[in-house]
Amino acid sequence: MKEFFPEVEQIKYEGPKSKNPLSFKYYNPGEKILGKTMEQQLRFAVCYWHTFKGLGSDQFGSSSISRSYEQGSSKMEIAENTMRAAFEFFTKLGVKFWCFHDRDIAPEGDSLSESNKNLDQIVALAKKLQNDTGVKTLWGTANLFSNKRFMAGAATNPSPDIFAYAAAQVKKAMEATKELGGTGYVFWGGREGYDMLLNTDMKRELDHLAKFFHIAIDYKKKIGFKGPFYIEPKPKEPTKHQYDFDAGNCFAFLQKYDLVNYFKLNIEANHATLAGHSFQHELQYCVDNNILGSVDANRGDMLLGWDTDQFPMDIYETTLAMYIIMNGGGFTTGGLNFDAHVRRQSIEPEDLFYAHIGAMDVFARGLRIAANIIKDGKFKKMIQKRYAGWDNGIGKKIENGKMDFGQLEKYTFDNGEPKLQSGRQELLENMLNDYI
Ligand code: XUL
Ligand code: CO
Repeated sequence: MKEFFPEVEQIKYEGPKSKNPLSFKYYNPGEKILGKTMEQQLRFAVCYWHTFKGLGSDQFGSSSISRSYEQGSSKMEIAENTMRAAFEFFTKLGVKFWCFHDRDIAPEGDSLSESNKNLDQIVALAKKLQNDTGVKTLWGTANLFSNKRFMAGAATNPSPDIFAYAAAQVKKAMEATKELGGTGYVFWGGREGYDMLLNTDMKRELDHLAKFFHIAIDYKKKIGFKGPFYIEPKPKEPTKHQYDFDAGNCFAFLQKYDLVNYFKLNIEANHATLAGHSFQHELQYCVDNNILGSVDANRGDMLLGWDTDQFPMDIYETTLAMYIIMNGGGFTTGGLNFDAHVRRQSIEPEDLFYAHIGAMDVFARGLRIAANIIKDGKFKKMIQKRYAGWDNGIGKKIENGKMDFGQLEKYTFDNGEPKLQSGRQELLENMLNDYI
């Protein structure tokens, strides 16, 4: 069988002392951390769109990268080569999951039925390759944003014809995800949002988005797709105001429209920072509200204000992220999907491997460090101590709804000025550094 990445062999764990850049120094898949293997805890996934279809183009220039799998006499032959290359890549990297959009894996045809036919053909190949390699689908989704028909949105489009087209596409993408045994299905907002209110009926558009999701739930039940739906918050880009702004906004939407039982969130690090939050904030918000589904693991750039989709490389970020994820009980259906692409100048196939190896290692380090923090329980104890006033006395009475304003006023008259306590931020930062 033709090899598409002949320059790279199977990537192995060689430990922190290894000098081999094509090896894992921290990610040891079979090693147990907090009762499960690292592979089970981290559930790494490779994304199809950036990794195999992202060829370095940006707003100022076209592709800078050429790949061996792009050669072929037809779009479908290239699509098949790309799928074979993808499974070679997953296998060499030792990643057990992948994620895709319908239009990443199979080219759009001249009609919806031709697009569906193309998708069927590629899904059949993907299914065979999944069986051969043991690699599984983490989630699938539909691309409802690239084609110009979706320029004003998909489910929130002013035209019901486009709503219908989007529904037809999601129906098929959900069937494909089910066929491939996907453990979840993602709805990233794409172009669901607006650029100006003078041409937008925001209330009506959001009602339509909810309607779309309810129709999707009905279909999920009909075909017996078991996995959860995930919405993926993002505050802006491509529209100025994306409807799924952040986790808090998504949760309010899900509650208002009675969708909470069917949806969890797919939190992307770079989207969190675009919303003016930290990655950890968004994760903690989801854990606290029982809506953490999956993670798009990437990072932005402190000096650039857009979705740069860089590979995660910051140990502080991954440590805190894993600390929150593990404290929240860890992943069930979700995982860590690298929604990230190599930079435009990283034109060699090896660069794809370096990027993923580094990202997997930095999450493996984050997991190891977070496990030590959890085992010691020092941060948890600091928080318990800080809130101890609520465990008895006046605090407990307030929590139990036993105090009204009059009683609280009397308590304050009787007890005088409250005693203050230090927040200990610098000490906690030092302690975190000690772990890292
Ligand atoms: C866009 C983004 C998407 C979704 C899937 O910013 O993150 O790639 O993850 O549609
Ligand atoms: Co994403």
